[in-house]
Amino acid sequence: MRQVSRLVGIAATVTILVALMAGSGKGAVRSQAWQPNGDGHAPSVNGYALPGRVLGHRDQPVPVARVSALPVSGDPALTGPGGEFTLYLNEGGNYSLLAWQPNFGPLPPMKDVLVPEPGSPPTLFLPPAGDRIADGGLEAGDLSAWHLSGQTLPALVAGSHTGDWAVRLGGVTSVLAQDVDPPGSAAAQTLSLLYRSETLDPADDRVAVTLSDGVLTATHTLPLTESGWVHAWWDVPQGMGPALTLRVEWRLGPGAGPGGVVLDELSLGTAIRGAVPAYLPLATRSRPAP
Ligand SMILES: [Ca+2]
Repeated sequence: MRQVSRLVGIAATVTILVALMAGSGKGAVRSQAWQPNGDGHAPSVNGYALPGRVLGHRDQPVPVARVSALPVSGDPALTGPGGEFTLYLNEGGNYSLLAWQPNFGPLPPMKDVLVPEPGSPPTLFLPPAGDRIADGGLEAGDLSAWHLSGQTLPALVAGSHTGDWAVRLGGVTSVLAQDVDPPGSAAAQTLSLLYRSETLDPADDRVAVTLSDGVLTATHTLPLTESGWVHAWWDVPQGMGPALTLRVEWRLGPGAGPGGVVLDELSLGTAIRGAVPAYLPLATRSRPAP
């Protein structure tokens, strides 16, 4: 029996998609306006494409994370195997980006993302589920969860990586510390943070991140030569803990000018391994000849 397919007539709308790489819009894609259909309805058009990445607190790609923009302007996106995403937005403007994946903890929105994006594509770092650090995102509006000390006390500042607030350490000495409760499981733990250097003398100034259980101590020094937000993470040494004290200390170098460091998204939690792409063999099937 032979089937005959029928082509149903649809009022054709000629659409021309024009990709423009605007000088200030790296990766931006614009389209020419659609012509209305026969019923006068004009379909919506995604005028801009915003690429980015979602990584975990160990810098590993997070696939199948949901990424959306506020104000709503287009559909949410899902990340691919490499944590990459592309948000298609109807209009350019100033957006907040939200990323969510059920195996990770909540992340405040990344604010003031300009579209077209004049800088590098945004990267969001999801914190671990069951994050052990209290107010690691500095979003409580005060620093009551932290112990503050030094000649200049750490202070909340705007210009965060995500959310409304970050914390700045500066002056001659400035210390941010917290006693961290034991974890809920014996799984390996990872310490993670975002930092932005404001130092004028990166060779002399020093930021030391220390974890200690009272017996064992692990200290890491943050390189201050890079500009912009930098992600740093370290696996907690085996045998350390379970209760820990986290301490971040800023110390101005001798003869250096004024400077400081801004911190955000401090987290300590289970070191979830990222996904590894798997390539399955392609199986073909052929019908035997009659
Ligand atoms: Ca924050």
